[in-house]
Amino acid sequence: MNPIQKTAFITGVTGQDGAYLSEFLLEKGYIVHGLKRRTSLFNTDRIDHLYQDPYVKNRNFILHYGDMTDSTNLTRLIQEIQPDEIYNLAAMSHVAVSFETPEYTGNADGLGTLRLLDAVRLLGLEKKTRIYQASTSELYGKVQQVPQTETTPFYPRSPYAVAKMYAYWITVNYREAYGMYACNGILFNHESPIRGETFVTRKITRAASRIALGLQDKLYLGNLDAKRDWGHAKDYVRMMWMILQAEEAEDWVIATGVTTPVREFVRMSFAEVGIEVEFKGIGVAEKGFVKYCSNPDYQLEIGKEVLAVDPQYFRPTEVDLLIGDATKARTKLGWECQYDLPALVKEMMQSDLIVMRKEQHLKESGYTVLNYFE
Ligand code: NDP
Ligand code: GDR
Repeated sequence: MNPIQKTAFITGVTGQDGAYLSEFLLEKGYIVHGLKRRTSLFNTDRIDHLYQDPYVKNRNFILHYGDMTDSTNLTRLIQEIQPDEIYNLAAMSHVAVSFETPEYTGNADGLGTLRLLDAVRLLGLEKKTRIYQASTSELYGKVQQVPQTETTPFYPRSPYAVAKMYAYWITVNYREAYGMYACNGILFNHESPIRGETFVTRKITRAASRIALGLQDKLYLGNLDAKRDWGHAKDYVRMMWMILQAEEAEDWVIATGVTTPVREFVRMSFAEVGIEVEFKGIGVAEKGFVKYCSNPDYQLEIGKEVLAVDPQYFRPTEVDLLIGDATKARTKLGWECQYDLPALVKEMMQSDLIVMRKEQHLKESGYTVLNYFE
């Protein structure tokens, strides 16, 4: 074994960021341990390719069952793994769902972070183990000042954001109280072809692909006016690693500095398949229609309604505007984004078109194709 080979422990390894980060760290020569939950169906689609062979396991990539709500499990795993770096990515990460599961979200996202930090302290690993906490631009919530930086005040607007605010401060507190190397990455929205299907970007790229191929009639969304600073998950996981390589433990904003309304993301996604969408009406009455379709393969009538607003997707309290300033990360750590929004949309659309063409093929062969609108 390489004597300087590092060991990382990733919670949330089965999620979007967990998958990209595992790939990134394995390429760097790390031994990667991941925490996965027991589920009644397989939940490792995003990381299955990291096993070289289903029978001969990748010895550098090891999965363990566990849960952020189970301290004894977390403490035992950290004791066994003795990680150099912990990336705490596990969370109930859906803002809208957190209004329905506020207590669980507080437990997993807030107290879960405390459980990890405390395990490291109780095991006497404070000087060995570096900890990355997945903080979020949702902490800024209600707009007070833009662009948002490391010093912008927080005003969380959901049970998710409040839980993440606890996690943010307990990370800072353990750093200050016990001299631990623990950092918050305050990451703005980041997306990819493997983004969860219920987040707005992936919901849009899936629907635009399905509508083009005649597999879905219409896309229903909530607030089209919300503005987000969207980056690519690959750029952001690289930064998670860079944060833990810095000399000093600090907190960092990671963002592109460009903000875009949800409506524009819709327009860009449809444009990728040659469909120009025209928006008419305001508020809940707003709709999107096909204005022009340059691809004769997609038999879409001009004037067809492809988008409507459904108030069920509105949130009790919304975050209207996020735009981050990552100057500190750029100047002190040399971080740069390799993707801009058009490149991200293109990649997501290309990937979803491939997925949906398979669905189309199944449908044409007489198999039932389920409709996922969420
Ligand atoms: P995902 O929702 O794709 O992944 C979340 C991961 O956490 C999954 O592996 C999930 O497991 C796991 N998980 C959820 N609850 C628990 C639990 N109780 N115990 C153990 N594991 C659990 O999120 P992302 O990859 O997009 O985000 C990673 C982290 O970064 C999250 O903490 C998120 O809140 C935060 N974040 C994300 C941003 C983004 O734009 N993507 C921006 C800023 C912060 P399973 O697969 O079984 O559901
Ligand atoms: P967000 O992402 O809440 O920013 O949290 P999401 O993609 O869910 O919403 C972005 C914006 O789009 C609006 N929206 C809709 N959202 C969803 N999911 N579905 C819809 O139909 C819809 N219509 C409009 C939302 O109201 C919102 O304004 C993500 C998560 O990854 C968090 O874990 C992370 O912390 C933050 O990004 C940064």
